Amino acid sequence: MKQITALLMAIMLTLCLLKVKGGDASVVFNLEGGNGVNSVPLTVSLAVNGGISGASVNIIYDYKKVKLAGWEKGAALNCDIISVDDNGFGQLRLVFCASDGYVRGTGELLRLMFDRLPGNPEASFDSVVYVKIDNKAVFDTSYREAAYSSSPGILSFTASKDSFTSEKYTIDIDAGLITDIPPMTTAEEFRAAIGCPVTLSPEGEYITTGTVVTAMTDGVEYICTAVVSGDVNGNGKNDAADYIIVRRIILRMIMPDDIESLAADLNGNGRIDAADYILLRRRIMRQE
Ligand SMILES: [Ca+2]
Ligand SMILES: [Ca+2]
Repeated sequence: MKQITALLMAIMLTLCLLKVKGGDASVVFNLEGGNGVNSVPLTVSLAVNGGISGASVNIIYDYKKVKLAGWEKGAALNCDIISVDDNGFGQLRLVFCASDGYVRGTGELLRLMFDRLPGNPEASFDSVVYVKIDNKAVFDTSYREAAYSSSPGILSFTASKDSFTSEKYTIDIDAGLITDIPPMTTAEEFRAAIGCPVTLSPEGEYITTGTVVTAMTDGVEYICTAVVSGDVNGNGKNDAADYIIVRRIILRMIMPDDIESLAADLNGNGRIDAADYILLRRRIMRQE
């Protein structure tokens, strides 16, 4: 029986200029076979957890063996295909985005139909389907840090840009707190250690216990209160005033509020006691 083969081509896929605003994104190309001698569907799927504000994908194919016959949009994603431009010489450019600006979800983005051109020898499906993605084709100068890996048909991205995170401090978005901030942390140092732009209220030389930090990333606003270790009186430093307050807290002469309690618990064990008092005294003595 004559072998019916669906494909005889090499499709080179090159992907570039994906703008990822935080989170991870991956694009999966899947070349299907076996649904006809002359026509080959290529599905392009996307998995995005951080939102892509807009993207273009360039695909290069062997125009001597196949041609683009048409395309249709997948339904699974929050995404619109803006255009599919084929120059007829093996270069195909896809542009897509979502109506609200951010592509989300996982699923099929679009399906491209390639037709085999007549006159090409038939070949087996297994040996001729060939998908290649060029790592070097991915670039985006707006990335603070981007890493990607590819295996045949899959390209994934990780971008740390614009996420409300910090390697230095502890950010608890649910509790609305940023803790583990050392005394005398300047606003400049603080901003450098946060993964996205923030506004500070009040805006002073130092971050203080009680500074309200507002971050906007991926269209979502986060508001957190800063807690500077040992800074109970809210001037950003560890000083004699803090020492007096901590002593009064331990002696139960005053009742601190939640934020003050966190600032006074220098060793972070959930209690305010002599150990915190000693730590604070040592810090103040070192500064003098
Ligand atoms: Ca203080
Ligand atoms: Ca403690």
